Amino acid sequence: MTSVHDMTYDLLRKHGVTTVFGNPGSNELPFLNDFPADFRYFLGLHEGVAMGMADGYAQASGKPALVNLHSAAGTGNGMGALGNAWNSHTPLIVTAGQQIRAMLGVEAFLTNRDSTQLPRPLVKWSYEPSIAQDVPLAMSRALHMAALPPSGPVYLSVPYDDWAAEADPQSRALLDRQVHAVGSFDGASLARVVDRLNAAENPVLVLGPEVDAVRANSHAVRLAEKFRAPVWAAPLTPRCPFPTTHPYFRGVLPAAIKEISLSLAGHDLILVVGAPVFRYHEYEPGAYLPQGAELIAVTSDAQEAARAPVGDAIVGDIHATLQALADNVRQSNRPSPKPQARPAPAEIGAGLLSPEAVLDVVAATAPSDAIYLDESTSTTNFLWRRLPMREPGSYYFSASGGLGFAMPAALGVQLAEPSRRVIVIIGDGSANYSITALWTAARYKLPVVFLILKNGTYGALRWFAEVMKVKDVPGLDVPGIDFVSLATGYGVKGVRADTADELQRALAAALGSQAPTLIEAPTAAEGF
Ligand code: TZD
Ligand code: CA
Repeated sequence: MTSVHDMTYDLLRKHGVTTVFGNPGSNELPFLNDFPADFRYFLGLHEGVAMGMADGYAQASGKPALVNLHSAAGTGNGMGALGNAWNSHTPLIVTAGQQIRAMLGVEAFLTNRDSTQLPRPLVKWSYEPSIAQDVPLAMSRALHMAALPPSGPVYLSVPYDDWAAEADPQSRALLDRQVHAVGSFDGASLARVVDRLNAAENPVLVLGPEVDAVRANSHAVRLAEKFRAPVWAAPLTPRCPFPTTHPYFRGVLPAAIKEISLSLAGHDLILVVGAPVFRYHEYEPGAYLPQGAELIAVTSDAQEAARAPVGDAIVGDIHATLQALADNVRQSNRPSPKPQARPAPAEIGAGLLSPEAVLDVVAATAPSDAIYLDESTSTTNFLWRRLPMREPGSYYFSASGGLGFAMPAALGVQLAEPSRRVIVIIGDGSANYSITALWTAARYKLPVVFLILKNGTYGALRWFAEVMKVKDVPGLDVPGIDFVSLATGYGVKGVRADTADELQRALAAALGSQAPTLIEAPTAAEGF
């Protein structure tokens, strides 16, 4: 006989999903029983870490990742991370162990009550099989649901006695099933869009995370160059869709209605690819679009398309669509967009380093294909201007704004991209949410560099307090944290760097090492 356990592992193996991220409890032990030698398990000491790692791994590899959490408590701890995964369309299969079926009715200790409700609305699909024999089918469905566009997280709760049950032999048919989404232009609709693009006099491109997720970056460059259009990254983009060193690159759009209009003023056509229209944050009311501009958005997500307040939208495969547009748009003879001035090198005085000075050291020291995980909330704009990001998959940021993403996600990214160096640029506030990721980095020898900008405060919230005109707000400072000691306690080498020279040396040493390093750089809290 084949057990539900073995059938499910066969299925996962067939899908290439042999890496499991998790934090176990008693309900999960039967799933982990006889863990096959060709599978890998990465332990996170908090569910936010297990989820964040899986998110980074899935995003960087482009393939679904499996997370195994403990019942309701574990799921609850993972919810912030689930919000990030939802907003970045990360294909995650989040599984949770349920109590034994015989004791669900009495709601025994560790029962996940109404299990399928708990992760909603941050999953595409949520399920608990009614009988053990449905577990392989449910897992098959979860794998396909997570990956099909728009990709995203799904949730599967499995009573722990199901794993030892006998599988339905017919489940074997699931192993070879393939489910493909296709979806590109038919000839007539392609021609209509291309005509609109060709007719534009002063177009602009706005590119979002999906372009990087499907690795259509080079088609984006080709389109921009044929189209001779300047390129913005979409507001709050969690990935970098276009080389920031390209002369057409303009930066990241601000995340406010009015500011976006001002930034795009003068353009008659705005083509948005792979991003919602738009992701706003601070409330500055105004016109959604500049005077006289029309907008066309291309997205894989029907919900994103439907909820946009302006413009037309095309729902389809981003890679195929971008390629078709780049192939078919006419080579423009407009003057090329002028390159933007690079920022002047940051001044280095006698006092604390500025965040700009820290970023200049990183830019000068890191390899050109380095991957950056950004969770330094008040310095993100500086980062985009000062760190060159040329290669696809060079940048990750928490897509829903839930802190605690960058440290664990970096570990997952490093697993998926073992030949590239992964650098986390993180604030001293943000670094606390998933600090136990340091233990996981040490335990599995993942040579990530954690660079902590220590300004002693929740800088972004100080800025926001001014924008929102509130004062005397408690709880905005985080003094007295010794990250070097924390790193040492978790088994990671910790170094403090007070000057640009010390930082350069520490970073070069960290990048030359095959072990993780944490660098604490005290920085000035500017402008708050
Ligand atoms: N909790 C969670 C899980 N996510 C959040 N986004 C916040 C709280 C609120 N928050 C922000 O949105 S930014 C921020 C907080 C607490 C400050 C982060 O401080 P930092 O970076 O030290 O990491 P800066 O550069 O000093 O802003
Ligand atoms: Ca800070």
